[in-house]
Amino acid sequence: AKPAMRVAVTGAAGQIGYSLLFRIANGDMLGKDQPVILQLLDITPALPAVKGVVMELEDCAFPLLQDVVITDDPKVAFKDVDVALLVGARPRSKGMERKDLLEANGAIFTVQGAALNEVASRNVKVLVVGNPANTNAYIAMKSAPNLPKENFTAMLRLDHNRALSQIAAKTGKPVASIENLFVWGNHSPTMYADYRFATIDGQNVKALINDEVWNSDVFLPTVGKRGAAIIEARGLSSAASAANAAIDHVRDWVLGTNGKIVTMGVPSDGSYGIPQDVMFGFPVKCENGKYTIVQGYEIDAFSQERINITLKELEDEKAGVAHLLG
Ligand code: NAX
Repeated sequence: AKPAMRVAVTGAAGQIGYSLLFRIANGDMLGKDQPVILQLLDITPALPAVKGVVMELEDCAFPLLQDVVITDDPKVAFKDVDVALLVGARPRSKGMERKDLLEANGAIFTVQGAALNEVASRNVKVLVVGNPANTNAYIAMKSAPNLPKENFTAMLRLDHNRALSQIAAKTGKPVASIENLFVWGNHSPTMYADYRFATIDGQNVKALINDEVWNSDVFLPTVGKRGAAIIEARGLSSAASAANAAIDHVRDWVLGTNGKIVTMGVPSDGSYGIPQDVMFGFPVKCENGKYTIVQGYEIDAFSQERINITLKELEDEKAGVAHLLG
């Protein structure tokens, strides 16, 4: 049998954790032949709730789940981990300013980045889900100078999957038939889901839909505000779909995309004029445990305008946390 992989999940007592942990333990993320050890982090008052979730994990008797660690110490949680899913974050409470939110999360992600830097596997794959996901991933990356930058990513996959399902509904075609759809920028309503190059059975999606007004007035706002629509309908933010996106992101990164394009938030290498290190949603392909940004897509005026808006937001967030990074 393969040696077990160590997977850290933070915010393990939370909503997303409750959907995520069972799927990891079931082999949905790393493969049905890959044993796992879960290393669960939450804040001290949430540890009893984590213990309850772990009782349920035990009661599933998952054959792949070798061990579970429960802790409130990031250095214990991240010890030797191969994958770290940073889900826990400080939610925006009533009356909290954006600046305070960035500050509170900055404190969490500097500490967690430093702990990863100290104790994680040198090949650790880090996915930040907790919001503001891109900027939290940026903070963690900057707090881990001894780990390769490309080990740090942010979750744009939920936006990507939301875009896929909207295009499938609009065209009446199956989700699985859609290729080359991707999302640029920040995980926020400013994200730019781009279907100009998407195809369905070789046919161009843009030509198939042939409705620029639908793109700007229906599609982009629907995908961008989907999170808010779910809160409105459910009274709680997306959890199962967020967990599913996290599974998709890590599975593709570890096991490859077989030549298909997906969206990941990754530190820019300057591609498409995005400044170095900005944690930005790009079209990527994954192979042998590595992602590469797919080059060469033409950026038209409309797309450039959208990309500039989401980039500006990320640069403002980055400026807002600069003082935390020394
Ligand atoms: P919950 O509030 O249900 O759970 C969060 C958990 O994190 C709690 O158990 C809390 O105690 C824990 N936590 C807080 N500070 C921590 C710390 N310093 N270390 C470890 N754990 C800590 O939130 P949930 O619905 O699970 O959402 C988690 C995060 O995902 C939120 O920040 C949310 O905004 C974000 N999301 C990101 C998405 C994305 O696409 N990137 C989509 C879904 C989701 O909204």
